[in-house]
Amino acid sequence: MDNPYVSMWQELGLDLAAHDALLNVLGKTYTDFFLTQKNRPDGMGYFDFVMSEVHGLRIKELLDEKSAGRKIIGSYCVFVPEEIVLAANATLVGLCSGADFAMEAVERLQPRNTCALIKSFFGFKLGKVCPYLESADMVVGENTCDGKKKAYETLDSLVKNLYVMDLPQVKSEQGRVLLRAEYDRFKTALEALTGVAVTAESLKTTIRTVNAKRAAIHRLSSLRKADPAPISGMDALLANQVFFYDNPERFTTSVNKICDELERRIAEKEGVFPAKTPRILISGCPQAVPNWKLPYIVETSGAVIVGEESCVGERGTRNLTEETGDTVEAMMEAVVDRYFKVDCAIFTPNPERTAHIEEMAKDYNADGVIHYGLQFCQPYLMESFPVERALEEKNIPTLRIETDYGMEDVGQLKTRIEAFIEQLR
Ligand code: BJ8
Repeated sequence: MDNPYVSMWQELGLDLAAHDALLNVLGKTYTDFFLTQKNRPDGMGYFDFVMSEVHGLRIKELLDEKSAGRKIIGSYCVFVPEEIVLAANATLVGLCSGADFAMEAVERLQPRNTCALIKSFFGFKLGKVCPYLESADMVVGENTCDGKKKAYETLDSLVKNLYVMDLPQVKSEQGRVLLRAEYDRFKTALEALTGVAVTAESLKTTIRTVNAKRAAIHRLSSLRKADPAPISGMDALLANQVFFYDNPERFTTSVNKICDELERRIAEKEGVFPAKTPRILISGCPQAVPNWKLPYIVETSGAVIVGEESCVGERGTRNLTEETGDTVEAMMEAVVDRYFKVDCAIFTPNPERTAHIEEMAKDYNADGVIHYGLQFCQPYLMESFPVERALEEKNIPTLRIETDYGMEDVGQLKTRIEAFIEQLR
């Protein structure tokens, strides 16, 4: 049967042959990595469906929203405040940056020794294979690490409407003032784009919507404290990845539904792996779709992942926004308070992150921590040394991994990870 989405992709300007090739690889990897897992919760059926329609039905929904007058905003960072985007009658989507694509073309624009995440977002643009990017009315870049900061200067000429948000690097009073000013400037830019003013009423509603979504995914995370773990790290990561694409209300309902099922599993001591399987906490760079390499290796090497200290994980979702404000001013302050707590490694100094890793390792009963650093990512790779020292001082075994999106190092990684897991037993 003909694919019903081909004309939609064509209208978005995708390179159909390249896009087909990407979907084929994605589909195969998904089948091999996810559908071969044993004892998956039934609720994962929803996420399997979402992934099977990630470039189909979800894009159609976004285009329908556009036809009804909403705008689509693409983002590469958890500092882009979804509450404000929704309140201005727009929808926020995370943009693909978890796979290598069109690398030859990318390396004509970016140095080879750029992190895989940055190269990936260039690859998806240059290869014309990301329908989210092509649907976006505004793409938001942010001044976080040096790599992204400079990359956006180049990306500016490739995308229609790139908006760059400045971000503080220090958690000082001045840093907070800057974040507030930037969120105000962003709100004004959104209002100009959509023609819809953010009101106290709309912002209150959207703060609640986003809080509900974060609370649901946090509920799912907390259930992973149980032994045996009721859900695999692969599946939990997938839910955290879908967080960035799905309709917020539907996502919240689906995650809460799977949590109900996981609670039943915990009561019956049913798990995805046997009790006492070595438990790993992953900490470090975000793992964007379809970057599933590390969790796949870990969970096919005899361990279970019980948490992600990452922006696609708890760093991005642990804090909620205070809901008590009644004016736009009070709620903007609450939004700034919430985001200012995000402990990304671009901040200096950044002791909160180490404290959070220790706390998570304890709360999730992790036997060890794998620090995941993307090659050439200075903020996280540099932080991995003090993090390792701090954890080892607390007798938490730690393995530092430095890798990219390629598959060449899978064998070597597996050997190191298996040895680490053996040490935890
Ligand atoms: S808040 S982690 S999503 S910036 S991996 S591009 S840091 S060189 S992604 Fe991030 Fe926002 Fe921070 Fe989170 Fe640079 Fe490192 Fe590449 Fe990175």
